[in-house]
Amino acid sequence: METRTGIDTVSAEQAHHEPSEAYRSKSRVSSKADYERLYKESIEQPDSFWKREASQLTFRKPWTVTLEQNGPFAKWFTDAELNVTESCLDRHLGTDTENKTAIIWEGEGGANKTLTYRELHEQVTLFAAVLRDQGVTTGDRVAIYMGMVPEVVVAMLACARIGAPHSVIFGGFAADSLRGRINDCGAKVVLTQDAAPRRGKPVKLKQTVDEALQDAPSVEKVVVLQHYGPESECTLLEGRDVDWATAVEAADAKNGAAAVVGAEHPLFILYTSGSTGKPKGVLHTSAGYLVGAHVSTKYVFDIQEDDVYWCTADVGWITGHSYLVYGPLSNGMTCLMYEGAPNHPDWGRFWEIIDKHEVTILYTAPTAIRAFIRAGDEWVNKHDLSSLRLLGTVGEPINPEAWNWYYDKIGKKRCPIVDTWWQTETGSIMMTTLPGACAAKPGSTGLPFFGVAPDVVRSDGTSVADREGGLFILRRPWPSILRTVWGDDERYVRQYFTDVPGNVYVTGDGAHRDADGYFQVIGRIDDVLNVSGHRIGTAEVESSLVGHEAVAEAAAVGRPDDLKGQALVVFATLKPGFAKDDALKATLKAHVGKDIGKFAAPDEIRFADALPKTRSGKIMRRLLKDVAAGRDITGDTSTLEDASVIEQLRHG
Ligand code: 7RM
Repeated sequence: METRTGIDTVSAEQAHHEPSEAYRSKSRVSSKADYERLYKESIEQPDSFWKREASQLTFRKPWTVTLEQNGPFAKWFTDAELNVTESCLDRHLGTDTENKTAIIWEGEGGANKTLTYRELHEQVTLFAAVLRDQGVTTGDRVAIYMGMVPEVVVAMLACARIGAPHSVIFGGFAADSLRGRINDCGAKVVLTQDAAPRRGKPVKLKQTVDEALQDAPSVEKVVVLQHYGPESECTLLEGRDVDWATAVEAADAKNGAAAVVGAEHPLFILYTSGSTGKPKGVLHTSAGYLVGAHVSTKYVFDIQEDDVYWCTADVGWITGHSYLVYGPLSNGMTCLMYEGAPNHPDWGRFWEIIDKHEVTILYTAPTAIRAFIRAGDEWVNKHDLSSLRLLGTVGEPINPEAWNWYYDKIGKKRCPIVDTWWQTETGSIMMTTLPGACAAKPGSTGLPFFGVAPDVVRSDGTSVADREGGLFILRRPWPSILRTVWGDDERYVRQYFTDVPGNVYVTGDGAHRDADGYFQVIGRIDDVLNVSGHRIGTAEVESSLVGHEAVAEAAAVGRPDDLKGQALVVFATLKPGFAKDDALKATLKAHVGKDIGKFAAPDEIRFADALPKTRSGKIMRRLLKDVAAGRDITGDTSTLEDASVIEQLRHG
């Protein structure tokens, strides 16, 4: 395999944003030296490091073995025994946290519900009993297909409580995708709701479940939460379907006791798309995942007792698992959960929610930030955001323009930004700058989190020089590393441990490192182009384009070209007031040429009203490559938010 992984060198040094003294003085790790000392300990003395850092968590039996490694397969804290929910719930009972709000729920229509830790514990215990009543036992898989309601958190934790691995399937998936996942993991029970609101209309989840279950022989029961009401047109199938509330009423909390499991007992399976059509069932297990989510939440969000923390990710994605459920609850935090769309009823919704609930930490995605930039600052300016103290981003590289807007307009230059790099497979944050300890650089994800050993290498495994592009790898296992691909150890090894020698984890991303040891992740390896022998990171081109006043969002892809190898095609959306004309296309080509170099000037620019994105907000580059090359769309488009954008892009 060739190492076509990034631009060859990085020119200008980026801006630095040191944490303010005011921020530093209140933070957990408050200097670069403290970070370095802890990092060094995590690498050189992992036994004592993880023992101490996990000491708040509840283990029925402590571990004596920290790590057992067998080639690409790792086990952590192997001889420990626990139930993950005791760390998230039971340990808070009888402390000040018992009556603290665990979840503040904001419905799409503006309704609120709150649950204290005691109430959440009660509900989880009861629902664990419901699952047992439905015949679920330790080891059985449970599929969860729900929207953003408090009950989905109850459902996940109830599964964990009885040791039944859950597989949450994002509510935007269609019946075929849902069926594929249910069948792959052999789910015995499905938990769902009648419908979830999306911009005021019902997404009829239960109907999709009915369709999916036409060919899903493993499923015996479906438990249905009535949330939306009659418009959901939800009917229950006699013998198979069970009404959620009725089942809870019939349950006896005595049957909701926590099942004690071993450290490596499967906690959940989460499907994620790979380079082939078939999604991979990423398997996470109990102790290592819990420790990873818990410790990273504590340090990266630098949590304080009175925080109101809002992670905007859907529970159907890994960010929702680790940073809406397991990380924050195991730390006793107050978490906000929002049911609806960011632009419903208008683009002020996020800022209204922050104002209303006095949110202190906001963790969201660059794609959302760029959409807000596009919508205009007036939506932000209507609301008081002074409660915020820390901002985070995740999911894709953030271009410096979006970073700066987030920093200036949302954080008012007071709030540090943590740009967190990680994956479904890593389970928890791998790269970031700790907010009180290290300077942030816009566009750079920063430094390794504790226990993480990143490197940038050529395909022969040798490290590249500073600022040279290469494959982004992790040299040693960390507690929350995926354990395998569900039912397919061979795919696990091939996917993650084969491309680079030396038993290292290959992330699939390209990166480079600067002289300060900061890592800049360029994007997926397949997002890197080679135009006339020049290596061009699509993210670099996109960043340049969105730096132009006319461009709201841009996606660069390669198109096969006889002369150049690959030609650079850009799809762009514009800010209000700019005309989609040839003059602007010429201006933008020149702009990129000036910004990066003539070799990186796009060969073609196409304008559109929107870019094709998955429901988790990632631009569908494979689809754009097909459009750019004039090919029929290959691959799966079932996660596309709005199918009509494809036609526009073809003609744009
Ligand atoms: C958490 C999550 C993983 C892929 C990963 C990268 C990209 C995520 C960042 C990022 C640059 C970041 N899991 N990615 N975070 N790229 N900077 N801070 O997103 O499995 O859905 O995606 O997302 O390409 O490999 S994921």
